[in-house]
Amino acid sequence: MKIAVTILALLLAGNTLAETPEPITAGDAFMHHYDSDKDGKISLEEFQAPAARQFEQMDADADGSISAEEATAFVEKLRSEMQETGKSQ
Ligand SMILES: [Ca+2]
Repeated sequence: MKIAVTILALLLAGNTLAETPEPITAGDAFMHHYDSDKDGKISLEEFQAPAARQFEQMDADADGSISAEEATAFVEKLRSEMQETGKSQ
């Protein structure tokens, strides 16, 4: 879910930031987010790294797989954090 949200945010940022004096494209936003070695290209490994980090966060018992219970707990945690963020703004 976070990956989908990130990609959507990048696409929306491309449109929003296009109105600034120096337009930032969706491609620029992708590079900023994914190109960790700053070589101007996104490798499969770089593209998958955020998903791997999310997998590790979701795999609470570190058994190498995500159960429905772990997925539910992760989504509930995100939902709670989003609600807390909304309250603080
Ligand atoms: Ca790269």
